[in-house]
Amino acid sequence: FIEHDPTDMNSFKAYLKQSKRILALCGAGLSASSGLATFRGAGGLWKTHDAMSLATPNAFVKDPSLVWQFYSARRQAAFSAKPNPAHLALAALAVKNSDFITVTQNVDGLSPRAGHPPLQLQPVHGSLSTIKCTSVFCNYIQYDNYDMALTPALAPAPERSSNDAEAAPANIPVSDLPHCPKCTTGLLRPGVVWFGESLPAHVLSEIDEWMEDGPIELCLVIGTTGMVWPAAGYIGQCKEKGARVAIINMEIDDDPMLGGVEYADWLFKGDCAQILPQILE
Ligand code: BJW
Repeated sequence: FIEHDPTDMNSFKAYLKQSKRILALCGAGLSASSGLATFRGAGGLWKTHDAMSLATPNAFVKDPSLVWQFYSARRQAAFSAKPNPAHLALAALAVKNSDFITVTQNVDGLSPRAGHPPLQLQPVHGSLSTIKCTSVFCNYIQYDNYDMALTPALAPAPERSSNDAEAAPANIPVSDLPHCPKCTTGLLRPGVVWFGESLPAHVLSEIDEWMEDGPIELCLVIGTTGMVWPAAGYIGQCKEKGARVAIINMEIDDDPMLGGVEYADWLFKGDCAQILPQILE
């Protein structure tokens, strides 16, 4: 492998041309230019709350009203957002190359809406459009629920009586939060993976099967801090299987903790919505 400038797009493009088995690991930065907040950059109603501290089972038990308002606002934002050129570039690569997979940590559904073939898309942290019952006696799960308001109390801000998106979260009584239509008593929750919870077993085993299928030529690390496990581990696993690693991130150099930099062969700093269409064309 010839030494190259890690910011050189031409050497990347030449390598991409000869690459067959490619894995893209994506994070919240992929959807940033679709207007969706990243975890560290969450603002608006949530500027006084740390998004990461709301994504836990304990937070939901302690304050289901707060956590449901967080997820309801994110559902509304995601369902109204449009895929950006980065989602489209990945979808186009997947259509062109059936040996390419995208492992996405995003729960916003923008990759499928960009036309990414579903069999090549592995959503490791679940989906905002899935809702499920929290009762241990009930197995209710609903996929593809795109209701903007699951209950009147969670209606989009302009329809709420407070009429102020910047207002402090309301204290919604548990009885007014979404309840299970099957068992009727269980509280519903979003079908996403919170800290301390297992990732979906069937998704992990499909990724493992793909990883075991032969050498890997390229790993693209797009818009993620690469700090949340086990997803972050795919970068090193790809490297072990021979892959070159390209990182596409807004904060290269500015974030000393950015995961995967130690493996990187290319570092493309900037908005992935601008960079991906250029380097994957
Ligand atoms: C741009 C851009 C633009 C912006 N263009 N770039 C091993 C070691 C240590 C800890 C653990 C371990 N194994 C497990 C753990 C514990 C834990 C963990 O990883 N903790 C870390 C914090 C250390 N992991 C878990 O608990 C996982 N479960 C598990 O492993 O079960 C078994 C087990 C449990 C406990 C112990 C041991 C084993 C579950 C993890 C679930 C994560 N869930 C969340 C919420 C999902 C639902 C929701 O969306 O609300 O997933 S947390 C949050 O982080 C979300 C994201 O998918 C994930 C990653 O964040 P991401 O995507 O990287 O976003 P940001 O905002 O952090 O970064 C955005 C990046 O984009 C930045 O770099 C910007 O610069 C960049 N950017 N604009 C390009 N336009």
